[in-house]
Amino acid sequence: MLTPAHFSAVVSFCCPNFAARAKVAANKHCTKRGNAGRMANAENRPSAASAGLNDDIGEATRLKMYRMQVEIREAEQRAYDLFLQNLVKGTSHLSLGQEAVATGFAAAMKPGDLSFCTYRGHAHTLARGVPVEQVLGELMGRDNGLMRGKGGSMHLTSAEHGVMGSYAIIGAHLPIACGAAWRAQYKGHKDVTVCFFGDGTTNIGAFHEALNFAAVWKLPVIFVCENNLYMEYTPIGDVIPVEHPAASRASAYGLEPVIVDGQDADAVYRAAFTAYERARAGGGPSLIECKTYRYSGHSRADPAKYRPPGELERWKERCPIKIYRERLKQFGIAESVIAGIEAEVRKVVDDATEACKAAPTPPLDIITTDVYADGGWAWRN
Ligand SMILES: Cc1ncc(C[n+]2csc(CCOP(=O)(O)OP(=O)(O)O)c2C)c(N)n1
Ligand SMILES: [Mg+2]
Repeated sequence: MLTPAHFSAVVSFCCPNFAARAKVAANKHCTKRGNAGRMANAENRPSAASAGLNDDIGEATRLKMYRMQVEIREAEQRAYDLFLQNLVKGTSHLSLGQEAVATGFAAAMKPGDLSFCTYRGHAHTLARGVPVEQVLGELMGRDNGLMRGKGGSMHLTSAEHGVMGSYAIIGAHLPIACGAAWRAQYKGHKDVTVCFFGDGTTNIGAFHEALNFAAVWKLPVIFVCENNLYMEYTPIGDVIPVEHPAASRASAYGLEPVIVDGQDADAVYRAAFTAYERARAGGGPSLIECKTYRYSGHSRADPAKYRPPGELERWKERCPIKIYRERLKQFGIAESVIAGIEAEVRKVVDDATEACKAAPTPPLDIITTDVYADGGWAWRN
């Protein structure tokens, strides 16, 4: 997590019109995992230690987070290529550039934790372990897709992986996430619900209702605002009376304003870990604002010409994958290991692409399945 000084530097570099005044929550380290990682890899890390880097995460988790970010990037780039070949059906919303947010949260989650996301949900779905082939197959409307091609990009769901849906109605999923968290609290379960949404979502009533409810009931839910600076084509700064869309509103619900560098998977991981621990211990909800940026337009049809010249290029200099690649090297990970991960991921995406191209479209008789939980479509129609 960023200190206020770091945050000011990052934000003024990428987005000069943000002044960093929000209080940033203290970085609580993940002691157990950190110690294990430190002991296992101490011999590999002279450069990291001498550079004063915080070695609290551990090599296995770092390598996992790098692989995940590369997988999300490659899969989304492939989705865009397939769209250009007219093989993606319906619309799609990419989160190229935002990979570190999904990765940091998913890496800090436990099996059984639940995620709710928006129509910009490929990254969150992949980060929970859904195979690339199922995601691309779904985008292409093929029978091997996650929902057998019936949902498309905006409806990725996998209860098995804890992916509780991708919601296209702005803000609709925040109260639903409260319901999931309430279920855990009521039953005495220890799972935590995490709910991702955009900066624009903070202007809708459901955001405030959900925050209020979660805070009053001390629900085990984490609200994550991926502040990519734009709600559709509108700069968020033009339509809010406060500086930070989520963090500036946290105090209205008795919550700490937490701002994280969303380009740095380690920072996201630490903030996520702290929030999960708090929720599991009965400490109630958290609201975390991740400063990030989407490289492409809002959806596939948007060339994003409304952005000021140079903004995209400035954010690309802080590409999360570039930052993390460098980080791995500072921790003594060999170039061959890093390149090996990249080659493996590319092969996974290539194989998935071929499998999806070869897969049939779904048979017509599944059109009425999965409509009602009790299978009652026949008597309702
Ligand atoms: C209730 C509702 N109003 C309007 C829309 C149209 N809409 C789709 S995406 C979007 C912008 C959302 O921006 P943000 O929350 O910042 O998410 P991002 O797309 O940047 O990830 C809008 C207004 C909608 N889907 N639902
Ligand atoms: Mg946005």
